[in-house]
Amino acid sequence: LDAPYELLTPETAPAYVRSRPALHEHIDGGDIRSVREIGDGNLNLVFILADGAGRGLVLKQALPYVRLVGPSWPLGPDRARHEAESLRLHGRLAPGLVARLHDYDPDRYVLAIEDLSDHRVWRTALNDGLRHDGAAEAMGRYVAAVAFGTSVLGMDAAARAATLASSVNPELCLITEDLVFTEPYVDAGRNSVLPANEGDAAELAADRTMVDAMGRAKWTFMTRAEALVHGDLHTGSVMVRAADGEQGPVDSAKAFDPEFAFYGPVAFDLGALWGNYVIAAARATALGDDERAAWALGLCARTWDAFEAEFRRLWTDGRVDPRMFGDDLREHLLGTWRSEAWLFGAAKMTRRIVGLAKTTDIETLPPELREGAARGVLRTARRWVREREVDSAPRRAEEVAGELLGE
Ligand code: SR1
Ligand code: MG
Repeated sequence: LDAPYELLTPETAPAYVRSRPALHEHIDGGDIRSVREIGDGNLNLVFILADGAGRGLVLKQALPYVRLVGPSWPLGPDRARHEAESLRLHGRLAPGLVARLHDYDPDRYVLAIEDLSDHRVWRTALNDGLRHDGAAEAMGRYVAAVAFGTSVLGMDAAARAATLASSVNPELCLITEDLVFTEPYVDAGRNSVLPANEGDAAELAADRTMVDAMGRAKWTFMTRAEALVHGDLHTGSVMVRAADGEQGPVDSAKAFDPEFAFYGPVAFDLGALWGNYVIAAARATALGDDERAAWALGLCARTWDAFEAEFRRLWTDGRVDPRMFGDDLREHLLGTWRSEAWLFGAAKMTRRIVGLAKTTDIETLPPELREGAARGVLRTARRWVREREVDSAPRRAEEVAGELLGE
């Protein structure tokens, strides 16, 4: 494809590094020993480079189309700027919880990011049956720092308005609006399920309560500019590193890949995490590991509790304008977000079963196990949109999911 800017290749990546002075303190461009393309996401090129001293660097370049589909689905590369700007801002607000950006090249839409090859992508670690305790809490703190620090609570009005203006991200938001909120219920020709799950998908689309709830969720997503949210905070957007060995308590957990960042509802990021914890639990249930499924579901409350505690701490430490933003507002926000986490969680888990972009948690199961796992996730989503009205305690969300995944 003819891109309007030069695309990186393994052969050209070293010269690219040499051409970027900001990278010279991170890697020796004259002594690059290896370059590998490691992109496994849906949109971009990703290279990892190492020099003779063992130092590494990641180069990520936006392709002018959706990689998952190919050049027939063009996509503007401005998402790279959104990713760079949100990595910088989120990194300042949540130090240590966000992948570090070394450089951004606006002419070729290339980000240079710290090498995290001593970490693992959390989703693949989950798929391998590993536990990284503390990662769910770290992501709760990250969401809280962003919720507070990019909203009117933590930013003065003029700075927030300017940040909001430069964060308008219509192309990527449209992908979410279509793939997450609409297409699981109104097939645009991009959905797919196993033949054995076709009845489940049809029941889902015919479930008026679910469709109405997703209509509300979509409205909230499109209209509620609360904070500069990550926008795609699934377990594949988190890197984790165990302090000792391949699993156990983490000494590092970092969000990355915020190209979908925009001013939106805080609970969208919480729901993304919750929905993907349910998917991880569905995999464990399918593999007959109920204890692990319970552990995975328990991540919902771990993330929520850490989020709430950090948000309360930031609130107390100092909001920009406490004159009208009192404790009543704080409790209202927390109650709203807690309930909306169920709603967005339901949306996020459903789209990964029925819609275009699926997850390896489910897709790498043998087909005879995928059927039940997919059904359990869809049933959980449909129950979540109902049960959140009754009692929105995060532990209830876990219980409801546990009952339905095990059926
Ligand atoms: C067409 S892009 C499909 C999905 O990949 C990203 O991870 C987002 O979740 C998006 O919806
Ligand atoms: Mg991504």
